[in-house]
Amino acid sequence: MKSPSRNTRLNQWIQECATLCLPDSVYWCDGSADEYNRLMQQMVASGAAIPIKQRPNSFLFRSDPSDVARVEDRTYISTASQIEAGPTNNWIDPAELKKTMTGFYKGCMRGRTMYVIPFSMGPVGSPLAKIGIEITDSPYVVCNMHVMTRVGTRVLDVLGPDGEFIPCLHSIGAPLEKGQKDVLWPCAPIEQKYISHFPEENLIWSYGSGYGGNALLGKKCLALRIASAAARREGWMAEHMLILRLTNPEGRSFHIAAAFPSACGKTNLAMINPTIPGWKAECIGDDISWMKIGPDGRLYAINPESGFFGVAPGTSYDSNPAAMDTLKQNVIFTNCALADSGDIWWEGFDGPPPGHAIDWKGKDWTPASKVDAAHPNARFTAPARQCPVISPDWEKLDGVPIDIFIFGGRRASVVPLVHEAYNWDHGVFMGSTAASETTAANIGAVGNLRRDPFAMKPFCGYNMGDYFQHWFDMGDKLAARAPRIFYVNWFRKSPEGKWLWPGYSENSRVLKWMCERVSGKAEGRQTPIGILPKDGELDLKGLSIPAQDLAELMKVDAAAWKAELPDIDQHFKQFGGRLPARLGAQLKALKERLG
Ligand code: SAT
Ligand code: MN
Repeated sequence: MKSPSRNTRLNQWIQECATLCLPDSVYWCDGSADEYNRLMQQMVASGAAIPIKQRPNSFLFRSDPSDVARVEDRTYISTASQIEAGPTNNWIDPAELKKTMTGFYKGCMRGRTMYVIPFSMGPVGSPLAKIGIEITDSPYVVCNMHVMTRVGTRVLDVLGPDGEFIPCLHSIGAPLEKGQKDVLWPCAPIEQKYISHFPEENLIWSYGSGYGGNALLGKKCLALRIASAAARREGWMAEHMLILRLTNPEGRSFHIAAAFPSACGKTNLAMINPTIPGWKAECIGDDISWMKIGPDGRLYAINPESGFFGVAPGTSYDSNPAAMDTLKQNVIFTNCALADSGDIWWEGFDGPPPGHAIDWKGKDWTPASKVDAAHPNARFTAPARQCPVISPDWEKLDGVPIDIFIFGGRRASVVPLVHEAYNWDHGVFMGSTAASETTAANIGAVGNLRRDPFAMKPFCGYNMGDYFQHWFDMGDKLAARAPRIFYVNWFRKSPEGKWLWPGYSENSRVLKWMCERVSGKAEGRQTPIGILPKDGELDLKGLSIPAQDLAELMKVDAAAWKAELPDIDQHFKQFGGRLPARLGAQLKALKERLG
């Protein structure tokens, strides 16, 4: 197919990749509904996609059981010197990595079509938007990119003959020999998977996986890893944050950006349905926030994505009604179960489980089965515009002004329900020391506590010590207009292992307290770790939480915090000379406050 673009650099790169990967044909995506439908029908015909009868234009895919999540162990930040990638990233020398991967890419698309996907992260034409071009041999990736990003010819129009783009080369790494029958989910074995980033030349090479963040290269690879490195160079921020707008009964709006690790409830919080009377919430984004200082000196955020790639298990009308309503049509489901009723199903779905279903591996499943019907990292891919609580301003070209940052994670103990930083430096300290129990969003052990600074450990495209410094630099520029910083933990448990806080919609009570802090209506109480709600300040009307549970939720246990200090010290030490001195000062101050 002839190139529809006049961009010389782009056409040259496509030519090079085609010569290397040797696809049967090259196809330029136009982003149309027609194109989406055609590819879906092809995949239905091959058996890779299963139409979901009860949800119009919706399809279920089952991945290879080895290809179910991001592969952090096989994700690389390949900078000229290792120190630039820093201690939290895997690193291989760029020349060596390119040599290895070029070996894999040679002929890797034989028997397949090479799709060229022009996409925009951010509304086309936004001053914050960036253009990427993904090459892939997976039609599943093309359809997902249609939902998650803005794809098509209008992107090529903006790119023009000499515009800048970020090249994203992806292959599932499963060439087809003549006459060889394809499998339903082709991919390469784990030791051949590489998710590689070359931030110094704005380049992404991904090989061997067809799943989520490994393959939809606009998301984690471009919008976080490559963008975070560019943001530091250019003086803006690319963060792993949801964005929401909360409006109080008096009509004042607050914009909140919140960073939690994958599968810790960002999508639920982004679509929260407040239980407190008179408060209204609107969703702007559920995963990524790009932020830039505006002419008035405040920080403005856009959601660079156009869809939700959310964790399915646990999503229900109980936990997230807006998400459920988003999933009524035009959805791609991956690794969910298929009930005999013809609808999808997963653990935590509303109502009783189906008497019989086909599980994510394609096997018979009944409630008596010992295994989960849906994979714990099963996902839905759904257009953001279908969300009933999407903000009318979600595609505002200049973004929305952020008032509040929230950090958090899953912690069964130690960390209280909510606390506020004393100032920006203290907030950066909170973000830099954030810790959370690991989830199924990555291949690896689940439930282990790890430091995940700013929920960016898997997504920071450069030395994280420098990333901390970038946060200080941004704070210095924002000065009095900087957002206030809070830390939450919805996941605290009693010593018997019972959740102490109801979570979900009830989290609106915590958000309300934050807004009242920002507008000077809540006094708070000073503790060694930060500012907590004063007795009676958290609106608990209509909730019946035993006093003992509430006390536990709000407890600042100095001994338990002191016991964390050596680990924070160790965590900081790994950054050596790249650790900003201001973080050392914060650690010292915390030590002193704890006595
Ligand atoms: O698979 S993704 O990386 O896109 C999902 C996530 O981990 O947040
Ligand atoms: Mn995420």
